[in-house]
Amino acid sequence: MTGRFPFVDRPRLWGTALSHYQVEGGDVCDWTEWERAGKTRGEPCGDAVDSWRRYESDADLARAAGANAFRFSVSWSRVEPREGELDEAALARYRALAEHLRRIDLEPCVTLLHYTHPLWFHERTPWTSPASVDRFGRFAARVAEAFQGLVRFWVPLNEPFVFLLGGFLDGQIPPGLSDTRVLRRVFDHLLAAHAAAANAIRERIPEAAVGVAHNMMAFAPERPKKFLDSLLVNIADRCYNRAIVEAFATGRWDFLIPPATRIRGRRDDLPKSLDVFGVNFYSRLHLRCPGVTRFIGDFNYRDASGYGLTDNGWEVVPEAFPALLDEAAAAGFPLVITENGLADEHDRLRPMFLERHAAALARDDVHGYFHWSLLDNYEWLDGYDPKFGLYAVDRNTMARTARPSVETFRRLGASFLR
Ligand code: IFM
Repeated sequence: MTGRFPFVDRPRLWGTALSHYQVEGGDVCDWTEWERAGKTRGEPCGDAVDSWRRYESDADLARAAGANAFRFSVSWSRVEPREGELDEAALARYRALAEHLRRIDLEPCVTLLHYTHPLWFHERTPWTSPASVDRFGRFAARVAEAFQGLVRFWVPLNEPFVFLLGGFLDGQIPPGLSDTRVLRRVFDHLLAAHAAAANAIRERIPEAAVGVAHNMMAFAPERPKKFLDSLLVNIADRCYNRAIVEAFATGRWDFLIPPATRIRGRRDDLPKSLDVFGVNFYSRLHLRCPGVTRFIGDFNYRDASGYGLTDNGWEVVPEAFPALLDEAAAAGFPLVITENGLADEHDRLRPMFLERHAAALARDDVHGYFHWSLLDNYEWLDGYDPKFGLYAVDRNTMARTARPSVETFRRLGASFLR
């Protein structure tokens, strides 16, 4: 542990999380092409919820909800629309947001890769090529220069494992490959890119704390008495949850992506490249064997806990949260919940969801919580149907309206920060 995190003057963070593409609007990147090619189910992102123009007032909403921190991401395609060419105006826009966050006393937490890429990236320096590492490091360096004196909490990669599976195995998200032969290389390059970004950030901001936002999923056997279902649960947990934990803890990884892809590698500088481990937690999958030919796609959500499913059919399962936090804690880094939330337009479940997940935070190694999300936003393949916001957004008027759970969020935050 480096001692850069938790911050001495702000030992606990209570905030909201969002990502650039999901809220800003008007960003031209690989996802825009994906939408144009008809590869998403929902409507295209379009103007999103207009946060590119409204960021400051959106941040004020987070402040009004009792947050002391604000997680957002920087769009690589805005900052470097053509390879090697910086858009200074875009960087200045993000800097203005960070200045505003400081003004209203919200600790900025900046993510650098939240799924989208500039149009040139997959063509010229894809994640299958070592050049990707250098390009990402260069992007990190430029953003760090722009945020000097303002941002000390950095998350180079959001959900690298989801990106690996969705982008290179399942082919559901850009770049849309489905090729087990490239997985090992891409995983290598993503972790190398994290380390390159950490170096670039720390060179420019010595006090920076660097994290990763790792999506962790609870797994259960669909038929608890079937040995093979339980075996599959173990394999899934090892691969989906623990591989990244172990990689950052030891600098080594060796796991199986079902049915038979072994991913093995080593990067000795990885443990030192991290100061804080971020957990994104949402739900639980029930797994059934046999018939599993691909890891993702062969699962289902069920209301086994009895709380009721979210609007997009995910199980609400707060009782699975503590065990996943234990798994994450095994890496030995301080923890932050970098995302946790649900799609719940009418706020039927959100207050209870918040209460029950907040109960799991009462442990010494958890130093922060970011709720996904501040606002209703663009939910990737599902468009605008799922409503993840503490604040509802009317996309005709772009008006923001607090849902009742803002009060729950405020009350829980006051107690967490006490
Ligand atoms: O909206 C996403 C986010 O971009 C990444 N984590 C999960 C969220 C809900 O699906």
